[in-house]
Amino acid sequence: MHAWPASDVPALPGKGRDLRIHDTATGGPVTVDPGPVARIYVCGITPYDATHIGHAATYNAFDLVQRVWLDTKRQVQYVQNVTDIDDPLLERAARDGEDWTGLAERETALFREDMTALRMLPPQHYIGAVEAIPGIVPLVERLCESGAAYVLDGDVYFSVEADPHFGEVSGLDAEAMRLLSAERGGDPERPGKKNPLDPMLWMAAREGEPDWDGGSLGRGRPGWHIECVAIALDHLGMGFDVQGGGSDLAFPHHEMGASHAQALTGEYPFAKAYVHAGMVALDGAKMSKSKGNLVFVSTLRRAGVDPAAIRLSLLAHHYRADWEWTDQVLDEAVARLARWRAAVSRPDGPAAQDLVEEVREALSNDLDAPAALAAVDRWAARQESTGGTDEGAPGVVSRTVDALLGVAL
Ligand code: 5CA
Ligand code: ZN
Repeated sequence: MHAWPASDVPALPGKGRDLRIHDTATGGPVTVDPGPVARIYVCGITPYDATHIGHAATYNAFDLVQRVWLDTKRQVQYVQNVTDIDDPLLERAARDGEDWTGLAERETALFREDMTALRMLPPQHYIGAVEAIPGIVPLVERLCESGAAYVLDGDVYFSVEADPHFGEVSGLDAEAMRLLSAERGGDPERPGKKNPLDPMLWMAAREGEPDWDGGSLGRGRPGWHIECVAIALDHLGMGFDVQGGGSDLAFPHHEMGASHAQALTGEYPFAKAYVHAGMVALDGAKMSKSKGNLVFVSTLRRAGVDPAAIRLSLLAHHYRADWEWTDQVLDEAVARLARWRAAVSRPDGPAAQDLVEEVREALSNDLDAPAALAAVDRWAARQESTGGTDEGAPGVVSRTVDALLGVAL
C-alpha cells in the first residue's frame, strides 16, 4: 500500500539527545540506543471507521519517537500495518450493506489524509493484512511443523507454552490475561484448546466470509497477531527498537506477537522496547469505534479547526496518561497556537538556544511533550512582554517546533 506524503523535518543547531522511554515489559525507563538506523513498528488502524482523537494521540506519540531519533541524525525505518481484514470490518460492512473492501479502502484513504494534515511522518512500509497473506502462510506452516501450533476443527492455534518468555510483555497474571483475551478478540471459552489463552493463527474459511489460499493450512484468513509479526519480521527483523501502540494492545496483541516471533525464530526479544500510549476518553469512557463515543479528526478539520491546533491538543497531554477530550482542550490549543504564531511572526526576539535544549531534554525524557510546550510558552511570553534583539530567534523557534513537535507555525 502507499503511505502518505512526508513533511520536511528541518535540521536543528547543536546535538540531539538519546531517547529514554518507558518500556511496558520491564516496567521502567530504558535508554533506546539504536544503531545508525532506528527500527520501529507501530500497529496501524482497523479501517472500519474514521480516525478519532484517540488514534491520533497514539500516532502522535510514535511520531515524537521518530523526531527525537531524526534529531540525533539517525535514519528511521518505520513500518505500519493496516488490518484490512478482520471481524470488526466484516461486521461493519454487513451492518451497512457495504462491500468490506470498499469500506477499508475509503477509511484508509481518510486516515492518510488525517495523518498528512497532522504532519505525522509516514512509514517507509505501509502494509495491509491482505497483501501480507502470502508471507503469513509459511510462518503459520512453520509453527505447525515445530509443534508450536495445532489444529482445532480446521482452525490453527498458537500454543502459548511454545515461548518460554510468554507473559513478559504485559506482566499480567493468568486470570487478568483470560479476562482481557475474552474482551479483545480472543476465545478463551472455546472447548478443545490446549490453553484457553491460545490465539488463532489461521481461521478456516467461513461461509459468506472472504478467504484466501493457505497452502497446507487450507483456505481461510489470518489471525490478528501473526499479521503484525509477519510484516515486522519481513521489514525490520528480530530485535527491532520499538514496538508501539495504545495501552489496549499490550495484551493480548503485543504479548502474543512477541511469543509468535520468538517461537518462530528461537531468538529473543522480538522488540527491545514495548511502548504504549494512554487511552483518550470522551464523556467518561474510552473513545472506541465499538462504543461510538468518538471525535473524528476529519470532522474537526471539516469544521475548520486548524490541524496544528488538533496536534497541540494531543501534545498537551503526556503520551502515557489516560485523558479526556473536551472542548476546553481544543480551545486552549487554539489559543496557544495563536500566541506562538504571533511570537514567531516578529523578525527578532529573545535568544532561542536554551529553548532548543529544553525541548530536546523534555522529549528525550520519556516524550514529555507537556514540558516541551511549557518551554515554548515561556519563550512566547518573554517575546510578548519584553521582546528581544536576537535576529534569528523566531526562526529557530519555528524550526524547533516543526522538527521536534510536528507543528508548523
Ligand atoms: N489494527 C489494530 C492494530 S494491529 C488496531 O488496534 N486498530 S485500531 O484501529 O483499533 O487502533 C489503532 C491504534 O489506536 C492502536 O494502537 C490502538 O491502541 C489505538 N487506540 C484505539 N483507541 C484509542 C483511544 N481511545 N485512545 C488512544 N489510542 C487508541
Ligand atoms: Zn498490530
